[in-house]
Order: sequence, then C-alpha cells, then structure tokens
Amino acid sequence: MKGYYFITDKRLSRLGNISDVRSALKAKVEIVQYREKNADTKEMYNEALKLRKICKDIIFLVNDRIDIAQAVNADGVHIGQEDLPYFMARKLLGKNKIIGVTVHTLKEAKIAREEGADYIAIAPIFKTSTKPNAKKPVGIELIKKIKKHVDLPIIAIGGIGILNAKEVISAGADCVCAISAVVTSKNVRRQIDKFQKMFV
Ligand code: TZP
Ligand code: MG
Repeated sequence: MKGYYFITDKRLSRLGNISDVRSALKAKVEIVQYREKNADTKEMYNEALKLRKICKDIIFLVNDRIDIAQAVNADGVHIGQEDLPYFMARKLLGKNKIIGVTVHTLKEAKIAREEGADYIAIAPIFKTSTKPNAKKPVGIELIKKIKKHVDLPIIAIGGIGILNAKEVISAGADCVCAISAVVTSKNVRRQIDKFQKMFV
C-alpha cells in the first residue's frame, strides 16, 4: 500500500462520484473507498454497484456499511471506533476481505493490530471541516509514534492538502487521503497526480 487513497464525497464533489472515481483511476489510484453518510440504502446500493464495476481491477472498499459491501462484492470495509466492532465485521465478511480501522490513539492502533485489521487510518491529522463530528487533530507526531510501534499500513486523513502532505508522508504515512482538496478541485485527476508524485 503506497500512494493516494481515494474517498468519495458526493456533497463536496463538483462532478459527482462516478466522474471523480474515473479521474482517480486515471491518476493510478489503487484504493477507492465509497463513503456516503446521507443516502437511502437503495441509493447507496445502486451507486456502490456502479462504482464496484468501475473499480473492477483495484481495491474497492465501503465505509461503515458491511451490508452494502457484501451486496456489491466489495473488497472490504472501512470502519471507525463507533461502527460495528472489528470482530463482528470480520465474522460477517470472512477472512479474505479487507478491513481498515480508523484510530485516534496509539492504544487504538495497537488494538486494531491485535484484532487483525489489515490497515489503519489515523485521523484527523489536522483540523478539518469535511467530517462534522471529527475528533481533535492528532498531528503528525502520532503518525511517527504509531509507525514505530504498530506494523500495519498507515493511511493519514483529515485536513491534508498539497502543502502539508509531504510532512505527513515523511512522518511515516503509507497513503494519504485529502477529500476536500481533491474533490472540490477543478481537475481531480491532476490534483491526485500531485499527491501521487510525492510518493516517488
Ligand atoms: N475521517 C476523519 S477526518 C475525515 C474523515 C473521513 C475527513 C477528511 O476530509 P478532508 O477534506 O481531507 O479534511
Ligand atoms: Mg464510520
């Protein structure tokens, strides 16, 4: 796992999820997470189905919703500390699916590792207004600390943009996600390209 980690955000997007995900594929993104907090289940199912087809050759994950992930045969889910517990997500999805877990502390990261998570997302690194109920920013020091103690791929998310992404990567993040900085931009592909270049 290395590079830009794409998360959809229909509310912030200029051209919609389908267009954004196509642009992400052109920018050689290897992971797409479908994150939708405000839609009916049926709408989510239909959209996830379309995205799964577009993302047939890359990793396609669903945020929170294990049922939607199963229904569209996603590659896995991304869950937070408030979602269905890891052990139950694993029980429902089976051992071959990917489960990523958001963590805000070293302790949560260690627990995620012990439980068997495939990767962790550390969040929010900086202040963000994209997630209304986001916790207090954890800063890049936590990335360094977790990198030292927890042997799992690390995604960094929250308040990341072109100007601060490099320090996040230098601190030990394997992937970065920058939702607003990417989906509100006029050229999603070019914007992701800028992040991708920071990894080479
Ligand atoms: N989880 C923690 S912060 C966040 C999520 C989904 C939102 C990140 O959005 P942005 O625009 O990259 O700050
Ligand atoms: Mg969640």
